[in-house]
Amino acid sequence: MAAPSSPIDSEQALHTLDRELARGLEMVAAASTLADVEQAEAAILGRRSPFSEVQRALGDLSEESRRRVGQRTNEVRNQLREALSGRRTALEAEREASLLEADRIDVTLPGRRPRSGSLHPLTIVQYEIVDIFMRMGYRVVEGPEVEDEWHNFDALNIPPDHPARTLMDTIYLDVPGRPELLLRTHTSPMQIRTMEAGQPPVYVVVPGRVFRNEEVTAKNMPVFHQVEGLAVDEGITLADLKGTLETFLRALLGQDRRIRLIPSFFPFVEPGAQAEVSCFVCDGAGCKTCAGVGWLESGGAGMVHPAVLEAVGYDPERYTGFAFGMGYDRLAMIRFGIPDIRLLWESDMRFLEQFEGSAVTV
Ligand code: FA5
Repeated sequence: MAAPSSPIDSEQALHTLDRELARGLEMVAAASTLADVEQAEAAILGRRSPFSEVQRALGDLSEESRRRVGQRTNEVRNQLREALSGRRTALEAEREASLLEADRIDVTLPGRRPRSGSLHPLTIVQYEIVDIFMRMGYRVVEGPEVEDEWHNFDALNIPPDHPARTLMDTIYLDVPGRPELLLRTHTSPMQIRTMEAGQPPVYVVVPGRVFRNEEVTAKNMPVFHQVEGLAVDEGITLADLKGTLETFLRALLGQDRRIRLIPSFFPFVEPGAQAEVSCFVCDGAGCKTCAGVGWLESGGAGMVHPAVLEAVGYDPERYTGFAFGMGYDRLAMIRFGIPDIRLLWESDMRFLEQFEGSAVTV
């Protein structure tokens, strides 16, 4: 707008101020960016704006008019500044919010968690077994997988010509000058090593891998796991063995399981027995799982043979003891209802995933 060429009158000035106020408020309201607000400010209050012209002309007015117009000028300026600053604040907040929105991370989505592993069913069962025996006061020991004939056979009352040696298809090692070395066929050699290492009372369990040159079937593997138990003290009887196995198998497989001992032969125990547990599916009635028998075999057991006590220098007149050896691949099968032992070895994720989160609770 052109500058007034002659001194303005006060009415005209007031009119200009009202018009500029209305125009200014409109421009501010229409500003959609911070740059629009800057532009509006320059147009309304800038040096060359009609508002500034009125301001500059104030000096030409009479004193009375100058006071009136001056006051109105202040009001209009304040109103416009307020509107400009309000709009600016609002637009800045909007910009901030949109920046935040662009940067937003949705924490409600599940993160990409690395897959966590879980215990293998065999490990779960091993921990459970060890835990049960530790609570009964047993010590846990481990032994060598490479054994010698003395510990694996001779000291266990299995002389070289004994048929039990050939029954366990032994894998011998090809170490020059050491023809006696073999992969242990059972955990029983640890009975000997434990007794060689100290005097009674002895209460130990020994979990570990054993090896036999056997065909793979649904129930048999050439590498499998046993847990040996040995208790030697004064006055130990067969009743202690039965009670201990009952406590153990019930804690592992369920309190309503029944246990029975079937006469059996192992050269290192007398009497010897096969420990059986009532079938967890049919509870003894006979079903597919137990092949109609009602019972599932869980391991060998018996009273430590006096010849074994003598072989390690214990006095069989003073001490008696019991021993047992359970195959815990088969116990894991019973515990989890696994139909085929090979599943424990195949590392098939579809199988293993079923044990994720399995707590070791005893
Ligand atoms: C023995 O090995 C004796 N040492 C057990 C023993 C210890 C008896 C102490 C007396 C006193 P046996 O060969 O029966 O026994 O094996 C014991 C258990 O190992 C079996 O009951 C079975 O559960 C498991 N087992 C045996 N062979 C295999 C195999 N090929 N695959 C998986 N488990 C097996």
